[in-house]
Amino acid sequence: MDVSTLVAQAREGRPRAVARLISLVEGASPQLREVMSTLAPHTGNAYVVGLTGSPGVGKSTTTSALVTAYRKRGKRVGVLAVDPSSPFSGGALLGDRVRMSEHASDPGVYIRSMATRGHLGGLAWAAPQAIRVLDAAGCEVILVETVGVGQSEVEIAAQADTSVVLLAPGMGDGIQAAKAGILEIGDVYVVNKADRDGADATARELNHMLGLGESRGPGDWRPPIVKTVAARAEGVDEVVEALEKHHAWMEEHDVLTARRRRRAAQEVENIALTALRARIGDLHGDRRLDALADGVLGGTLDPYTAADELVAGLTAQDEA
Ligand SMILES: Nc1nc2c(ncn2[C@@H]2O[C@H](COP(=O)(O)OP(=O)(O)OP(=O)(O)O)[C@@H](O)[C@H]2O)c(=O)[nH]1
Ligand SMILES: [Mg+2]
Repeated sequence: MDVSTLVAQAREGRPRAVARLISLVEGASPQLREVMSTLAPHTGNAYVVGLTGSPGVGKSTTTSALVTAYRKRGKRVGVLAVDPSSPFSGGALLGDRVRMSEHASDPGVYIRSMATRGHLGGLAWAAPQAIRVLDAAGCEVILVETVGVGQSEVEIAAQADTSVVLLAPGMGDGIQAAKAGILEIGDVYVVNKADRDGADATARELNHMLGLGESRGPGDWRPPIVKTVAARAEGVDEVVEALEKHHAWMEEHDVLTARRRRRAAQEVENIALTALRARIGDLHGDRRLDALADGVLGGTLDPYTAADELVAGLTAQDEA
């Protein structure tokens, strides 16, 4: 099937067309360029929310409850569960399918899991393009859950309009939070499993830590801390409220456009670097690279000038 037909069908909200398009992204298909250029005019409307937090903290349960809350508000919702540690789609996310199953028959919800390990550029490269597919397919809110911890949390935060960081009592999260740098990335904090002992203490500790580095002015955003029992959908409306407030605050302060511009710039840079790296890789054993190396060896060229010539040669090649 040709790309423009697929895109037209995805825009009608046909799940199989959306699935095909995301598979093309995930598989770094040769048709990807055409997919992206066909999608481009239909993007830029979705509000992207990233959810991060330690394994088992309740991200999927919260995501599912958020889907319900947004559906009640009449929004079309996309869910992207990203697993940067796995090269296999679905595997680690089987449990999520169970947690999301109540939405399976809702045509206003699109759920997709995605594995990014082993892909050129990994998470940073594949996720924004999958988000773009969901955006063009008419999802007004896109919830991106990242499985796993560490660098991926920071990466996904860079791709969301609003980042939600989840914690739970008794997981030693307070200390971990500081370590992983998630105190810098949260726009909204959720202390989930508030039905367990220690939720208040976790919220207090978090509040204290957020206050420590504080140098906020009067109009600045102060990340709220919301307590939830996601398993019973308690506190989820408050999370939606906090998200709406953050969204409105970003629009008022021109933060939303600035964040999106930074994201787009990063994406262009990633794609350009990946392409350049691939081409330089192709040059191993190539005459031109050997000639430059000989120049450096013989002292007629310094390595910086040689590198400039290499890059210039690669780009000139494109224009020809
Ligand atoms: N007691 C309690 N349990 C909860 C709550 N929310 C989620 N759980 C349970 O915690 C477990 C993990 O929930 P998930 O939503 O899968 O957590 P996750 O963060 O998505 O986990 P990973 O994707 O594996 O990192 C499940 O057994 C949930 O039923 C809650 O508010 N209270
Ligand atoms: Mg999960």
